[in-house]
Amino acid sequence: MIRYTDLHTEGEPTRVIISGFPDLGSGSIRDRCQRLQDQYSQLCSGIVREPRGHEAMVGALLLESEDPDCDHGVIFFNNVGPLGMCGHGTIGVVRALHEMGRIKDEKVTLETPAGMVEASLDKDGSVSVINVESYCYRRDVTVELAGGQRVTGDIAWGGNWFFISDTCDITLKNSNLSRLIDFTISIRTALEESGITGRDGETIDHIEVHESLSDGDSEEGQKGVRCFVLCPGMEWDRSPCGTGTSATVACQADRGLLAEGEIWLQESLPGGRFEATWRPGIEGIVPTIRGRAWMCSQGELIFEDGDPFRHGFPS
Ligand code: PYC
Repeated sequence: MIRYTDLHTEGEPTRVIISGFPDLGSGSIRDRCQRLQDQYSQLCSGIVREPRGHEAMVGALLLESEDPDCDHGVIFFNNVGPLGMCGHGTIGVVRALHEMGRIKDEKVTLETPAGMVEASLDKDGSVSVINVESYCYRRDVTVELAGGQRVTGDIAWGGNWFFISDTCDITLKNSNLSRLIDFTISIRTALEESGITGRDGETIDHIEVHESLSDGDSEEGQKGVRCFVLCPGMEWDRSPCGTGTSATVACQADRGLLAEGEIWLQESLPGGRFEATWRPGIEGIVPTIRGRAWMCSQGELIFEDGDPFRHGFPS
């Protein structure tokens, strides 16, 4: 039996696995993540996908870290496999650790496959995450979609790989959800077919599209965007996406459009918001993302022998 706590961060669910997951042995979190992918992908799928979870859910396996600089380790996974980092998931994990009394002095360091992140609990209940170093890899890359439409965007790293463009006139509203999904899937497909990748040939598996914050939605002069993010398993992020916000901030900083310490607001389709700032890193920037997570439920997952859907619904 697998014990879990479910939370949502600005609408996007995280299932934190507290105990009961098979032992992944020792080593770095990146090495243990590889073992999870090689040996336990069906179990991960059963944990997050229907009928026990749902396609947009992200699992967060809590582990002990062997790095003396880290308090805990965590591996994130979604409906199709592990994620390098997950911003909304980290906010959920920090809130869950806090509820378990496992955070000292309101601060915690976590080892993730993408590197170490630091987080703190703010007095108002929000969580600030200092993410891994993020950077704009290529600016103004044009890709041609199947129907001939050309879309230009930036390729950036924020703990995962992103292609970031504007929405090409699809307004970010619920009634356009299926158009947004189709549009971003067609960008993802075109990137793959054109061989456009992140650094070292890494797959760009998150597609993020933006529109400006409409007047009245933010204080005058506030910089930011409304966004829609397609995740690797073709589900969309209900939150403003922490790694996507980091990648966006890296691009804004790269273009000289956002100053160090200046607040960036990123809003999701359902209206959840993250605030972000940055400071200089070695090659790129170090972003801080701030948002809130809410506890939803706690329990045990049961995987009975003979259950035809113990590994989740087939793709
Ligand atoms: O918040 O970084 C994030 C994220 C990645 C995928 C889903 N959420």
